[in-house]
Amino acid sequence: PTLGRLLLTGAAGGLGKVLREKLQPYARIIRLSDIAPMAPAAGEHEEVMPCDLADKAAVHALCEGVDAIAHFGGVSVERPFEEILDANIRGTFHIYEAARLHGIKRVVFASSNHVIGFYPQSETLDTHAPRRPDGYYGLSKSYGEDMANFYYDRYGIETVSIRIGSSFPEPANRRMMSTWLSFRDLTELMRCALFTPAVGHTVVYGMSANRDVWWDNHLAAHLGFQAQDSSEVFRDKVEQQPPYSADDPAGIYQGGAFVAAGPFD
Ligand code: NAI
Ligand code: 15L
Repeated sequence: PTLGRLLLTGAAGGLGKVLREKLQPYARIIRLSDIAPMAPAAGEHEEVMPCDLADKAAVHALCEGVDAIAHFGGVSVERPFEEILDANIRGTFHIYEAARLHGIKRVVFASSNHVIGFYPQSETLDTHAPRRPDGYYGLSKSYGEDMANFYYDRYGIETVSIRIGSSFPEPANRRMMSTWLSFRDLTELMRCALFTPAVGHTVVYGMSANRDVWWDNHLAAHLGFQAQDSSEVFRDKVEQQPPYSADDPAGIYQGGAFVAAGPFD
């Protein structure tokens, strides 16, 4: 299946740049948006529309003529609350309001493992486990998931919230041996999230088929997502790094160092 026009927010970011290329087969036109500079449109299949997610009217205009939204824009690390409030909390609200007003029926929301970051790495969680956000950033993603629930219950707008683990070219440290999501697996998960019918609001952990994982996706089985990659191929390289000390949050909590970020004043 192919969409008419797909909006990708966060298009200038690490994952946005990857998805700009990888999602091309899935939409006739990809509308790319960010507050940061983006490469110009590469052809008729791309539209570049800068926008601050905190600006409600601008987000409304951004969503005109759009068939589905991949919402990857926002602050992607722990920051002072006010920054998170504008980009992530207001920003996601603006995306859903625009979806409602323009009749857009499918959102893929880039949620994060930091909604459950305060669980110890010794626990295995499914997607119904109560959330334990590990900071303002995790709280904003948790609120985004609540917003997705609400907009489905109230307006029938469907969302797949992907609790992305660590999506980078390679796992950068020992924690990411468990949380890593390859770009290939991210792309396949996006395909499942965009095209599986009747998802309601489905939450799924975004991880590759790593050896030691903390997350269980059986409640998202209807997406049909099958990971192809595994962090195992990087084990020798990553294990050249020293083991974490016994009190290092990176080796204790699912959210790793995020649990100890801040306070900011
Ligand atoms: P990133 O920080 O590279 O990209 C985020 C983009 O959002 C940036 O280009 C930034 O300019 C843009 N942005 C920030 N504030 C904005 C605003 N007010 N208006 C418009 N655009 C704004 O992050 P990355 O790694 O590409 O992540 C993409 C999404 O996936 C984010 O929502 C992040 O929270 C989420 N995520 C990523 C993970 C990863 O491992 N890369 C893990 C978990 C979640
Ligand atoms: C995230 O949510 C961040 O956006 C990303 O930069 C990584 O820090 C990732 O989580 C992680 O937990 O490794």
